[in-house]
Amino acid sequence: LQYTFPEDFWWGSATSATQIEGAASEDGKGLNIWDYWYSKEPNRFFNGVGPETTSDFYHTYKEDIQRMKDIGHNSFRFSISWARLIPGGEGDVNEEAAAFYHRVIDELLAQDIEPFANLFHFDMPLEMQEKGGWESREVVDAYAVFAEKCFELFGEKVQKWFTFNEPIVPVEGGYLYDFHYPNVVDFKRAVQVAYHTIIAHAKAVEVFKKRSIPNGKIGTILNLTPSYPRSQNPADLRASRIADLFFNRSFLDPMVKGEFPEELTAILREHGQLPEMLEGDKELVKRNTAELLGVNYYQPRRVKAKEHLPNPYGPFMLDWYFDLYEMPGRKMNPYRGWEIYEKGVYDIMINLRDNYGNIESFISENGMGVQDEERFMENGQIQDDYRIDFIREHLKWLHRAIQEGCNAKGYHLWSFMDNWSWMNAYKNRYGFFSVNIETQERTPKKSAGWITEVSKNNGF
Ligand code: BGP
Repeated sequence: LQYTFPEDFWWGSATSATQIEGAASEDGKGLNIWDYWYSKEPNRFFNGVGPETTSDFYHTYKEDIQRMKDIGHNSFRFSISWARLIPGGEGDVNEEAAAFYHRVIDELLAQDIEPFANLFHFDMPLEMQEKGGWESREVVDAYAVFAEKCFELFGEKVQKWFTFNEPIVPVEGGYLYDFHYPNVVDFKRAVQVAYHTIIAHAKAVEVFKKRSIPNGKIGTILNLTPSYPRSQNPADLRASRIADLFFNRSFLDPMVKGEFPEELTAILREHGQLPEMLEGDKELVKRNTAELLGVNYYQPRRVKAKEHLPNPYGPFMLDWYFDLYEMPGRKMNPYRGWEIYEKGVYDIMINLRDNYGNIESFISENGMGVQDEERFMENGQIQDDYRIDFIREHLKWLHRAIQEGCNAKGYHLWSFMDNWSWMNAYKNRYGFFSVNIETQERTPKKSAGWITEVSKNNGF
């Protein structure tokens, strides 16, 4: 073996409730913003397929967990749907929902697969959104109660917990760029949402620590997009640094270091965009940092200095400070259109090692979305050699980071099986298993065979 990973390396994959469970109106589940939005505006989305059925994991979890075992998983991330567990977001636990998550967790444990439980993956209960969503402090408190319920119900079985998946995405999608409900475009409100998410994280961590779950660890999952300047000239460097502040350090610093980056605070203050803060918040954030960090990495951000000055009378927006550009010669995923830059994994890990106390971390998502993947079907199997290359090249850089002292503990692919996605349903396929959405039949792709060997050998 040329690349051997540390003992007990976490091999697995990631999913989220809304994207795989289906059964969106079964057994007393409440509505979340996705159920609601799809029913209201089906034409807005690719082929109008909503989250009603998705990959039917609610009913197929047992066989799916067997498949995880078959391909060598020793860990698996899922999320607990707030609207399923506590319909409406506040009040009594839905016993059927609790029983479902117990069954999933028990099955994972029976197969020796460590459950990684995430508490929020873009799926705000509708009633909580109607109260203002993350703009409302009341919703932050309701989330902390939900988190506590989850620790109480499942804490004896689950040791690894995550407060959020990609908390910046609801900010960008819901409050800046109009690709998530509630479709607000307002920088100041976006800042409030981001701020409250950080407070919610800190409150959940605080509650978690009070319970002291044996061997329990709580962390969060961030999508980190390393920022690369076009050149070393000062204007490009500054633009890149500010993009990094907005997109990465905005959450990384408070959630991992317990501090808000001063330069970012100064920019917000200068433009009158600071959020409302309560007394004691700073200390709350300071004492409740993540103990474990999941890194979702898909693509880098290529940044250059602004070419045209923004309209100073227009509303303040992120892009007052930088432009993005397409780097000539970059490698692209031809089947979906995102840049592929494997070394990004290494750069992220080195940054965590040097600037974030070498926090225990892992790649919690990385993956290659492919449109019309059936075209690669041969002899009844999708021959996804491109995905094997993709994973292998990222793993090589992760391996190198570990060799150089980074505290990286695992690699999870997005995703275990093809799943439903927020804006484009089943257009981009990501799984080790393909899913026939008419019959719900699962078929291992070529990459499933490859990862089985890699996980078994703990390397390649
Ligand atoms: C991440 C999300 C996932 C997943 C993935 C793929 O940002 O955490 O939920 O969907 O991206 O992106 P997409 O589904 O848009 O192709």
